Amino acid sequence: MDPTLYVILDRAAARGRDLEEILEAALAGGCGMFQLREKAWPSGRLLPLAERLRGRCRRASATFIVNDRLDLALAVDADGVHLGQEDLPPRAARPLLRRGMILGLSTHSLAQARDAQAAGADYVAVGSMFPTDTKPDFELVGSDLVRRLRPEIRVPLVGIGGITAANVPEVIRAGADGVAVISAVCGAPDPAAATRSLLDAIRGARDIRGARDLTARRRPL
Ligand code: 3NM
Repeated sequence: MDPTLYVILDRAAARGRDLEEILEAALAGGCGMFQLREKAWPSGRLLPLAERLRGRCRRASATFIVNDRLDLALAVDADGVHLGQEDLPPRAARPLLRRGMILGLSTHSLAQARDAQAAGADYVAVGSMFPTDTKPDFELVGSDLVRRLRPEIRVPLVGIGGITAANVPEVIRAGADGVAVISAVCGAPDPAAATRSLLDAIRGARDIRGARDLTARRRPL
């Protein structure tokens, strides 16, 4: 799993465009981790698309996660499942997963993120970093929550919510291992170019963070 850039494939955000085409473009742009998020279609209707996306990710050696629906994640042999605060809690979900499956959790506070790590999450998503139209009931926590969590979260910490190539450096500089985006890729006129811009911005911010951390660690003579 490489959560540097985690593209969430969401039909509603794609506004009629084909999720398989968006996946293809994001792969071409260098993304290695994907999630299928579908809030409207029932699982039976979603299954054939989930199978195709899953197959394409496998051929590309990209990680494929299913949002919310543990049954669908198991049915398509996804690499993992992503659950929110109102889905099955990790203690109930984990025993149902196959060995080695990734369990990702959405969190919106210090306490939720701590609990997610303690419950064995393989990565912790924190949001919302910025205002977003994609999730109407978002809770704005900002990159400050990433900064506060960073010292105690040992699993990958992923910022989410309203992230663009322009504001992603703030999230990375706060200490996030990566970011998850929906509209910045699914809603972009050119999803491959959007993926490249995000990755460039993330890598640039990591370089600056690395240099800053080295300076901070240097002892005065
Ligand atoms: N979860 P976009 S924000 C799915 O705060 C989701 O946990 C969030 O979409 C959270 O990149 C969000 O288009 C929406 O803003 C992310």
